[in-house]
Amino acid sequence: MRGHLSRNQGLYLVALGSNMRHPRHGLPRKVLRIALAAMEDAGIAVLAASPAIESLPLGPSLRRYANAAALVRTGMDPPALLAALQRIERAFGRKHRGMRWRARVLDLDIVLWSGGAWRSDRLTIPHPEFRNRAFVLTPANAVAPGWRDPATGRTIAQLSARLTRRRPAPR
Ligand code: A4P
Ligand code: MG
Repeated sequence: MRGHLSRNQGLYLVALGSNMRHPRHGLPRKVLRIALAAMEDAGIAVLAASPAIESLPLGPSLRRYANAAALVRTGMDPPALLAALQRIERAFGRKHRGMRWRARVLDLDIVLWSGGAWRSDRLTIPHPEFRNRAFVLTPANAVAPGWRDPATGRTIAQLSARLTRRRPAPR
């Protein structure tokens, strides 16, 4: 996919996660659906959204997650998109920023950008952990299987297969 895109077309792959119900919107799965609508309202065009999957928590949280991925288009540059996503997280009641990995109503991470890599104090693209996380790669594979990770040259489909395929039986 990367080869067909110029730097300023602004395609992004966004990972969505929730493991707490919202007092009004309800269960995590529903929170993710409403978060997609909130992204549209913020000027972020959702081109494709994966089904939500359920996953066990990575890290100390005890609650199961709903995770999804969205392919989006926006004129925002990466810092502007991060700020817009964080505004949406806050609108969903996300507090305690900085307390890593606690239960959260909504987490929105930027996984990939059509412009390639971005690195600053507050933002790293590609997301440093996405290659190791089935709860990111499985939904991502539903919306952007051919997108190549600029760091490894592997597509989402390849990264996902690598992570989820069973190990060969011992001989
Ligand atoms: N930041 C840097 N790069 C990015 C990026 N590419 N996208 C900075 C978004 N943010 C980025 O994030 C902390 C800071 O990361 C932000 O202020 C931003 O400047 P945060 O959302 O405030 O905190 P967090 O999400 O608790 O931390 P972090 O490190 O993003 O946690 P993770 O790695 O996202 O892990 N288990 C399952 N099954 N499913 C999940 O979705 N998620 C987490 C959170 C843990 N376990 C999970 C899941
Ligand atoms: Mg996050």
